[in-house]
Amino acid sequence: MGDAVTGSDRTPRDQGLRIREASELLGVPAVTLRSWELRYGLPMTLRSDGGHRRYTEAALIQLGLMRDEIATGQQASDAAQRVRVLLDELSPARARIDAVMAGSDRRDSSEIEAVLQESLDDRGLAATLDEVVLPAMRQIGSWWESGRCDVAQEQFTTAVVRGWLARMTTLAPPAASGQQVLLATGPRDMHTLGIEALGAVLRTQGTGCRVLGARTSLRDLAAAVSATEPAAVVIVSHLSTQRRSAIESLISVSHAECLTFYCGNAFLSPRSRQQVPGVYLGERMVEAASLIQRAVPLALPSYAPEAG
Ligand code: B12
Repeated sequence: MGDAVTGSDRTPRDQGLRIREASELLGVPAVTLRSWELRYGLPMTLRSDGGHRRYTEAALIQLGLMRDEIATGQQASDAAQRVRVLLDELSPARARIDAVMAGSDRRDSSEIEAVLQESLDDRGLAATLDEVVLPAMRQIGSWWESGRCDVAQEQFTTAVVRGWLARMTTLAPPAASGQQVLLATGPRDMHTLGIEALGAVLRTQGTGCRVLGARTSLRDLAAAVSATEPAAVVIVSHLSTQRRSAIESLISVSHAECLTFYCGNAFLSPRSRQQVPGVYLGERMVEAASLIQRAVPLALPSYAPEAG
């Protein structure tokens, strides 16, 4: 790896490196760095005032991991998935993620719930989801792929997490106003955990919402929109192969008088978000919930951010 980034043309460290500097430091062509960002959203770079990419320390770490994963012979898309799991390894919440995984290994739902409760008391619901629950689910996916766990363990862990989210939602106070946010998956997507998680966050923060189930058809979506006249509709899709159908869901509600939002792995790369109607919610529950609440202010007259 070259260390040719020297001399007076170097960008000050706190502003991040330029793409040429990052490329030289990592030994990865600039065109490849651009393509990783466009295709896999990895990393989301900062932009200078002139619109040029700037690579922070954290971005360089992600890119170094990506380069090393690809060097092991993986396809770039698989390497990008793996990098997300590796980044979770560096998380300050690692001990809690490990405790959830240990509970999953022992098939002990109370052990998992105790860890989630501790994190909830300490960090609040949205942060617990971003820092512990979603990384643990990614880890389960990675364990399953590598044969470290079987499908029964994956299903057990998913069921415990979904049960816990359902309880959070049921115990939430009544909504602060009659306005609803509708949360749905794409018509061919069975991954409901993302909408259940966001639904729990919105409900505990006082926003009324309805979570439609897996594989929400265009027909069910239209029926729910006409029955509830929501202030906003959120479509989450995990499967990149089914992105088109998720976009059709968004298009189908675009005539209604409501805001549209979308997110999920199918929309992770900036390229996949081109010409999609609606606002992209990003990767984290904390920001997604606050984006919705800022856009739908009437739904939350008494909103106060969670602790943590
Ligand atoms: C649990 C699970 C299932 C469960 C879902 C149960 C349920 N009710 O949700 C079941 C068993 C049904 C399932 C089925 C399948 N699954 Co699955 N599944 C998973 C697993 C292990 C966890 C999913 C999850 O909830 N993750 C937590 C999410 C929220 O985190 P994330 O995916 O990293 O999401 C990030 C962003 O996209 C974004 N995000 C995602 N959702 C949301 C939502 C909101 C509101 C916000 C703000 C952000 C956000 O934030 C995250 C942080 O970066 C993942 C592994 C993984 N890496 O996640 C695979 C995974 C999603 N599944 C996958 C696949 C391929 C399948 C199957 C096709 C398997 C098969 N051969 O049958 C089927 C598809 C069925 C269908 N038609 O949908 C792939 C998807 C690959 C892809 N991108 O296309 C994954 C990634 C596993 C893998 N590495 O191959 N699955």
